[in-house]
Amino acid sequence: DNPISKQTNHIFKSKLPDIPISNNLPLHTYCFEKLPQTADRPCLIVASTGKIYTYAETYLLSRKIASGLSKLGIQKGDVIMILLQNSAEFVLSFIAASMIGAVATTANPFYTTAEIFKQITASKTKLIITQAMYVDKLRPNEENGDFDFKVITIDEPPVNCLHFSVISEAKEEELPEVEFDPEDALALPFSSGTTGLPKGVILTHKSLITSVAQQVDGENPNLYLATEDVLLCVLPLFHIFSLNSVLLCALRAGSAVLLMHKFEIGTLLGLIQEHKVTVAMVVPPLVLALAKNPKVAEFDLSSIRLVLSGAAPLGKELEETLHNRIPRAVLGQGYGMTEAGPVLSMSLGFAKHPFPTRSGSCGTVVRNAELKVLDAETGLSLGYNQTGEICIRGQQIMKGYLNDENATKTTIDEEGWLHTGDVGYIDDNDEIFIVDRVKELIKFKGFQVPPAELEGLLVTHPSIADAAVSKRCCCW
Ligand code: 4UW
Repeated sequence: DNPISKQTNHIFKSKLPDIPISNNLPLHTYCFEKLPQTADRPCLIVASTGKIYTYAETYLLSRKIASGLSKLGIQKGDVIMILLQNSAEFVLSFIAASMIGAVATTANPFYTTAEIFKQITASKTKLIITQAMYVDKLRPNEENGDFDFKVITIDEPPVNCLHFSVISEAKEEELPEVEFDPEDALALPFSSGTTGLPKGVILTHKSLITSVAQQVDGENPNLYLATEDVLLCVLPLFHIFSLNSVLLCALRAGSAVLLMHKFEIGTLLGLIQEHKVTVAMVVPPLVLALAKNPKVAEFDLSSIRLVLSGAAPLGKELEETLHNRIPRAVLGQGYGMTEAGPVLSMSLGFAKHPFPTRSGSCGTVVRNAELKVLDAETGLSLGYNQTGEICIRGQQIMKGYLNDENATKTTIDEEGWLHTGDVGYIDDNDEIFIVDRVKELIKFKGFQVPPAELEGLLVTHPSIADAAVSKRCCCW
């Protein structure tokens, strides 16, 4: 009597019509499809140096790096780890991996050695691209065992490491031809999902293209981005929100991406003013800073036309405070989950021809997807204004967890529905309101904090016999 397999009676769709999606292409081909028109437009702007890479330069450099990676022995299906803060090298390495059919696993450079090695082991990482200051974390020791990966640093390489120029100066003519299957893995972010420890989430060329297209493609895109737009990229690219909705969406639309390697409010405000940022993708703590920090009054933020918040709940009151500060900007939310590819819903206030929206909502389900709200007791899907677990189906969702069939099966049911562990309802304007989580996950500033990981760490302390960590005792 598995509730998951019970019949569906209410399915929610976008207000926007479904569109044809070119998800049979490799991701880099899809993202650079407009290259003939955008070649001379700015693609990447490195905030710390002011260096600008045009679309043509970004594409060419990625091809060189792809060729260089392949010279170092990286082949189709091999995993490379990108252990970097936001930087041009992050972006170029990610696109390069796509070009040779390799898989990029992204990790937070602030992780501990143990966390990084868990990811290296699970993903069988063959090569790591990082910065010299993080290399000490990558030395195998007795606990970690024997490893065989190459390390490339984007700055002066320590002993036994290679410099990034080894790959970035390779000959693009020598880039090998690679056969693609849309179902090939491309990105391998780690997420704990609804339970347990972080697991590798297999996102394919097809899933990522579908997700990007659901946001920025079509005559009336859900998230309308123009080539003149400048997107703020301060959220870390190792997290799927920034990787997908900032970087990949911007590339597809031909917009410029302003790469900031770390958050500092004064610098951020100065950069928004200097580069006339038009689109700010943020998380609630950043909304708080923009809404309440007194420094904001010293800067001209009038270029901002859109603020998109996500990854954690945003209070209605905070949204309204920010609205008073930048009254001309459209504010709204997106709702994502790494496993969902990641975007489930987005405010239709961001569309080219926008719809009226309500504050506090997480937007409407994206096009070319189906969403349902499951009753926990009966397993039946619920109608408008009834609260239950949010489930999503579509070609954008993950292929599964890496080497974890059980976790995959409990997350994606036989009918292809991904169960999010989030609890919410759809109001009569087709907008999603999230009210709780039934999964274990705790979020801190939009980052995942899996209780199982904290428990594991706590019990390593000699004075702790057992530990239980729960979101119930703190804010969710
Ligand atoms: N309101 C309340 C929200 C919201 C939320 C997420 O770390 P993960 O796996 O993934 C993310 C991805 C966020 C994201 C991606 C792309 C995008 O465009 C976008 O819109 C702005 C957001 O956070 O954590 C997934 C969990 O985070 C919670 C929710 O519990 C979800 O399952 N979450 N967005 N707007 N909670």
